Amino acid sequence: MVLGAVVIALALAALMVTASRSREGALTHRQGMRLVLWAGGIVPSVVLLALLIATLPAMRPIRAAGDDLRVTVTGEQFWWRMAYQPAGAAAVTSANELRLPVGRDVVLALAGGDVLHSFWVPGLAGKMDMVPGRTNTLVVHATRAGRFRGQCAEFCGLSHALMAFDVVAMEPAAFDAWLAAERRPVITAAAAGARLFDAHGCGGCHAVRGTGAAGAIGPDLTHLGARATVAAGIQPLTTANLVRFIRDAPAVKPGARMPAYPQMSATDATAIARWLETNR
Ligand code: HEC
Ligand SMILES: [Cu+2]
Repeated sequence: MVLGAVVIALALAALMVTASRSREGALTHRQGMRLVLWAGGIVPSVVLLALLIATLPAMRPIRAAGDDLRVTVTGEQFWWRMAYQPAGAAAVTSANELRLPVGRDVVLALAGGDVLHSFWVPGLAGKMDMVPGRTNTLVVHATRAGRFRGQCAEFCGLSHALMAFDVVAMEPAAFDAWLAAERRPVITAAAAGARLFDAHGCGGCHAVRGTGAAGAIGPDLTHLGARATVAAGIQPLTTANLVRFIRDAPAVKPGARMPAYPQMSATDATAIARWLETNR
């Protein structure tokens, strides 16, 4: 495209130089008007129309079929709520990472939670707004396995730029195995980290299935350990990053709707982080 643009620009510059050097009256008014009509009107219209017709089939939206996997993605300040709804099975809740089976249509129901957000995964599809009170549908189809970057594309508040996520396209068998694992509750409900999670009141906002924590204000943390990032795609999932976020979320993410825990000891935070990480 750059080469094409340079060639056209150079050709126009050359044309301008020739025109300004040629003597006056080389073309009659009539000839000039005819040149403008053809070169400026008819030829571009025909070329653009032909290109439009040739690309119309590619612009047709993919239609959803009844048996496609549906995922409801809700935009929240400043994270993503995910609910997988496979045909004929119960929904599975997760957050901040979207997994898709390769080679299948997946229907994304994009909902707005609080303010306007926009769902944008450049490697998969165009942008689509998430509007509070309505659901927009986007059908995506991953053609190869891999990781794609997603980002909120509509200014939604202080940490708008820190509202990202990963899309992981997987082979269908691997996807089914992951979804089955995601469906299971945690088996570590008796761990020391689980008790501290409860004691600090984290369950008021977060759900961890298999424990008493059933809050729905923040992301579901049941299988946090299976995700690659913390806090909506902004940091790799490591114990250190988790500890920092748990002790002072607003410092990592200004405006985040999670309080800081200045009174929490590093030992407690580390125990909670280690426990969350082991829940894969
Ligand atoms: C008042 C509600 C609230 C409380 C209480 C709360 N959180 Fe959060 N938490 C949130 C919200 C909201 C987010 C999403 C922040 C964002 O990314 O913008 C979040 C995000 C997180 C994340 C990152 C999740 C992800 O998917 O990357 C972790 C981990 C976390 N919280 C752990 C905790 C722990 C541990 C406690 C208790 C010490 C706690 N939270 C208490 C609301 C809360
Ligand atoms: Cu945003």
